[in-house]
Amino acid sequence: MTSIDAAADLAARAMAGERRALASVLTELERQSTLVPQLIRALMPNLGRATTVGFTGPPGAGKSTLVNAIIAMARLQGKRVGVIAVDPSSPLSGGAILGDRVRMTAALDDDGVFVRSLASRGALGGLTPAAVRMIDAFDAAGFDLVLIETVGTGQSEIDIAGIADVRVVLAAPGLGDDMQAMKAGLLEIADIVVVNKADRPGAHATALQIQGALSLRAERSRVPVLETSAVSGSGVAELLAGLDRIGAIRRAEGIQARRRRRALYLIECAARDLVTERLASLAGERRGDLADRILKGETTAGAAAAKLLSGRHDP
Ligand SMILES: Nc1nc2c(ncn2[C@@H]2O[C@H](COP(=O)(O)OP(=O)(O)O)[C@@H](O)[C@H]2O)c(=O)[nH]1
Ligand SMILES: [Mg+2]
Repeated sequence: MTSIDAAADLAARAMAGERRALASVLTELERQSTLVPQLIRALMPNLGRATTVGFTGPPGAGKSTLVNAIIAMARLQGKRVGVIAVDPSSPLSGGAILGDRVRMTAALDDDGVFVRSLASRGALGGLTPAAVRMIDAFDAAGFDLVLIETVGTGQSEIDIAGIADVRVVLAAPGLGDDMQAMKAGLLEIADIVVVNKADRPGAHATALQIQGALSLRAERSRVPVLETSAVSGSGVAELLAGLDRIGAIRRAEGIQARRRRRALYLIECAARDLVTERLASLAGERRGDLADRILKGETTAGAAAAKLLSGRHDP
């Protein structure tokens, strides 16, 4: 078989519901293998069904637990759910734990659920772009919801938010850094804010605090703040309804517009990698020379950077 046949065959089997084939497609996409362009072409006719949802928020807020509760609720409604757990820290934290939770609910025997953890460092070009590449595979394989769980509150969380159809930001009472993380920009990107652990004291006060912060921004004032308990399931149906409502609005934009945004993001990631690589490969001596010239007022940092990246080695 040629690689084109192999890619088409793999994609066809994934789209027909074969779980091992889907797992292989995801691995090819994660590794950014040479099969990726053929896979994308083979998956394309089946795209447009899925709503992608990004979950961000501080560690411990309950993202994994809430994702699991959403899976259970969505399955009752007959929806098929794919999960991408992005966890750059450790295979023993978020991603793997989420896998365990889902296993505990026996969802792994369920064809309507597929969980993929990105806990390894094997992903070329970073974990976030790897997750973004995987969205099409879940979509073409017939999943209605693709839930992406990120870890922490760093740049990659903001990045995921830029490409998900619906952005959910989680908070929970008793996490001291919550409001700080919120102020650091997470609230700006939220379509829905969830205060989880509503079964704990202080949840409602946290929700009011966040509502207050949101109301300071006129354009964000209509962002709903929901209270959920991922352990008891309270509020999860309302959250799922919110995902459906906002997802429908975003899907109306059309699949190509949304895929294009993802492709632009992937180019940006690849460009950043190239710049980093280029800088690393440049001799420290040359950078030292340029630094000296900045000190003498002979050039600017901007001009020096442009010169380094252009590869010109004139003095
Ligand atoms: N009381 C309570 N505990 C929760 C709730 N959701 C999650 N937890 C607990 O909070 C801890 C962190 O949850 P996890 O889902 O791993 O958080 P993540 O780091 O955001 O993915 C775990 O011990 C969960 O059992 C909730 O709604 N209520
Ligand atoms: Mg987690």
